[in-house]
Amino acid sequence: MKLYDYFRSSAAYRVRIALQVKGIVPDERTFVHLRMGNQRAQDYLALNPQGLVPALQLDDGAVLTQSLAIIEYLEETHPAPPLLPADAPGRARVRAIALAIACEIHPLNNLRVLNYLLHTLGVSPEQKDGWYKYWVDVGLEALETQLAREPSTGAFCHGSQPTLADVCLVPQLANARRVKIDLSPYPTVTRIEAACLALPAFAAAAPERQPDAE
Ligand SMILES: N[C@@H](CCC(=O)N[C@@H](CS)C(=O)NCC(=O)O)C(=O)O
Repeated sequence: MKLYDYFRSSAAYRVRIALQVKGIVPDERTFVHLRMGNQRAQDYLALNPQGLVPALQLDDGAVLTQSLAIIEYLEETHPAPPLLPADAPGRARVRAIALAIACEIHPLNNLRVLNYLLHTLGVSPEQKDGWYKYWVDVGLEALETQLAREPSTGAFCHGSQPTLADVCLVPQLANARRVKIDLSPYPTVTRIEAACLALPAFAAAAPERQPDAE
């Protein structure tokens, strides 16, 4: 297995957490420097025409893309410990939280979107930061309400074990902290984040612990 990774990529961070939880060590890791634009290099586009990290290349050469699809693949091939609950409603809830982050928050503050705002639409750096904060707050407000009121929330987003929902939550919060978004309005979200970061698997996957960290 070969992981295409970048320390600061929150989507790659999700996959790193899932690998750590399941005790899977990729045979090889290639670091795709996003700030230098290496995701748009021909050799990387040949692997993943989306020009996004992460990607996971399997031993037979097949390339998996999209972090949630990669994690579902890991879940199916290495079921223990599980990242999805045993019951169908539980799985739907966990996937809904994961998608609320991966589809509703993350794409709006991705590097290429921010670059388009800055360099094509000509917004100011302050407006770009305002856009980032606005969409993070919209997403986290809803998540905070959901997590605070639903009885299925436990020490983690769903019950007493980390799931795919936590795998998505922690990297998104790392991004928010990096751009200094005030997370004090989200006490349930940050309580769960702290519980996750106390686990070795989450800690080992953190951006600052990666070999390409700057
Ligand atoms: N939905 C994709 C998102 C992947 C993604 O957006 N990756 C970012 C880093 S977190 C990226 O490669 N950005 C490059 C760019 O914006 O040019 C996934 O979950 O894998």
